[in-house]
Amino acid sequence: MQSIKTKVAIIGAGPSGLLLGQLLANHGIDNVIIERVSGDYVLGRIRAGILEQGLVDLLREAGVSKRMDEEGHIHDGFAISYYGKSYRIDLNQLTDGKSVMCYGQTEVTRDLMDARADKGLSTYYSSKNVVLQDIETAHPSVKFEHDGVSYCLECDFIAGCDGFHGVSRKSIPEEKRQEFERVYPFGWLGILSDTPPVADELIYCKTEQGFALASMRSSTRSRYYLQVPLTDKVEDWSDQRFWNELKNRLPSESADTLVTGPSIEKSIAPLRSFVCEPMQLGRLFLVGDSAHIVPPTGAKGLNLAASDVAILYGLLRKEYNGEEQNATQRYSELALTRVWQAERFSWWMSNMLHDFKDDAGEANNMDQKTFERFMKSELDFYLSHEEGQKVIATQYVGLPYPQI
Ligand code: RFL
Ligand code: PHB
Repeated sequence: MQSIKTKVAIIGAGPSGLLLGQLLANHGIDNVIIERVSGDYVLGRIRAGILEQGLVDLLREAGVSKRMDEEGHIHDGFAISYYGKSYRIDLNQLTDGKSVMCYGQTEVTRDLMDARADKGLSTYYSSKNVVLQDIETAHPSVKFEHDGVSYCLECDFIAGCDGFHGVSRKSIPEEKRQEFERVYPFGWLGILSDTPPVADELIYCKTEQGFALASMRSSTRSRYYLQVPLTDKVEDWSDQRFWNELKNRLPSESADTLVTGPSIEKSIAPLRSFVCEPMQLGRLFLVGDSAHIVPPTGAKGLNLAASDVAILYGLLRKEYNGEEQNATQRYSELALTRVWQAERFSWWMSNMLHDFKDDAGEANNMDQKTFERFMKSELDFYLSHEEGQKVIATQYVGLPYPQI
């Protein structure tokens, strides 16, 4: 067994782990990342596309924003199409000048990976049998195998940035954590295609046939999603079937101008709301998807991971520079307030915009048609009043990060 040492052991090289590693390294806080899969595999996962100002600022602070600032697109608004009638949420006007950045998670991850390589920081990709040890002591460590060699990484702290299916959360004994969960009765089928986006801004569509989202990665690459039953398989959806159904769900003026083409990625993602409390035990901190999942309807998952990173990074700095002893003990409490706000917003948007068939009424102790009417009038109210639109816009651009 080879022994290595660092200050912060980071589990997972997704955006949470890479961003935390970069920010800490910039301040001389040594860290090592252990990742289960290869770097190429991480980059092959097509996920988020919308970055809040908080994340944009954090990427700038980390010194990895050059390409985002050149190639990303600022979006000052988005549309909600509601049974064919479109409302524009003018983010800029409704939030005193705020906006969001359209720049893919894949590109954020690539920029962070490149910056990490440039700094020569260690990342153990394709690691196996990762085990967290002694997290409730002053000397935690991580055991893992890499390239046939067994390692023991001794550290001061462990940041569990290993997503929903990782080992970190499960390393907290069941009796010391509480989990909150809502699994939705449908998934999102997403495709990526090298076709110009159907509109300059995103369109979230609520229709009789279910939800659809028109999004993008650039002026030549589109990302579209359809709500589908959980029983559907990717193989059930030829490109032609996808485009036909998307046209059915887009507002007619967009359907008429939609440019179709071969998909370059197609996948189905289940939808879930999930929170683990607390987000820390001893010297282990859960960051991003390892602690919480939101349905993608509010574009909050990656952004929430970023606010966790900002909080933990701020507290670790305070602790390492001697400004505040045990500052990190405040992590979970500070992070959870913002987490629950984003959970609530994503759940609310999901409720209003999807077709729940028989599920939601039952879950809310009412028959389905009553639930549908409530949701319809909820959306109606928010879209047709400026105050309502402000409530949506304020949350979509992202609530402020807590003061540390
Ligand atoms: P990740 O990205 O899952 O990375 C975790 C990493 O940990 C590794 N890992 C392990 N490493 C070592 N040992 C183990 N035992 C390990 N087990 C796992 C994994 O291989 C992986 O590399 O978590 P992270 O970094 O917290 O980042 C979270 C975001 O990826 C996620 O919240 C967003 O993608 C969610 N999301 C969106 N968020 C937004 O803010 N805006 C959006 O527009 C948005 N759209 C989306 C989304 C997620 C989607 N899917 C597929 C779930 C759209 C979709 C379709
Ligand atoms: C995306 O472009 O992948 C995307 C955008 C907004 C969302 C979800 C996903 O709400």
